[in-house]
Amino acid sequence: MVKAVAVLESNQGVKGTVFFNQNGNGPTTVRGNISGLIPGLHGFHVHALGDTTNGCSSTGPHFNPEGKDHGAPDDENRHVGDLGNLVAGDDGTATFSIIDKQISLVGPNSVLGRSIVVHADPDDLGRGQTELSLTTGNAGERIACVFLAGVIGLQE
Ligand SMILES: [Cu+2]
Ligand SMILES: [Zn+2]
Repeated sequence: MVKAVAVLESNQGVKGTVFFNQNGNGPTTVRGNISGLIPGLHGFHVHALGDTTNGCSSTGPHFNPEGKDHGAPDDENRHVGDLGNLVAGDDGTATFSIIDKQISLVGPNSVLGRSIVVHADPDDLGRGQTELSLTTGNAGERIACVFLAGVIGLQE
């Protein structure tokens, strides 16, 4: 089991914790909770660069090692970093447990050393019929981001 964790805290009041777990080369579980959100959907991605020197804008585009289009988590044609949407309830908190087949903590699809980004708007999952839809999902402003440092705990 390989594990990683990231603690989010943005100057827009968004905060939370995201845990990653992976057994061997199997799917990766991404779970946690993030508070301080406007109720509703928020695009949730791994961006390519682990660079937050200029806030979330320096985290680069969606992590996309295979040069594919932006898509939904269940699409074959998607960026590796496309985790879809978080759903924040009336209290502004999103609690999630995502099992993803493309994100990894090892090998070429490893998200370690990259960044996790939460957006202001819903991700249209590539269905928006615009050029931007196939690169960003039209998810709007980057309201919180965090560098995913590395592996924690015991590796078996
Ligand atoms: Cu994003
Ligand atoms: Zn994408």
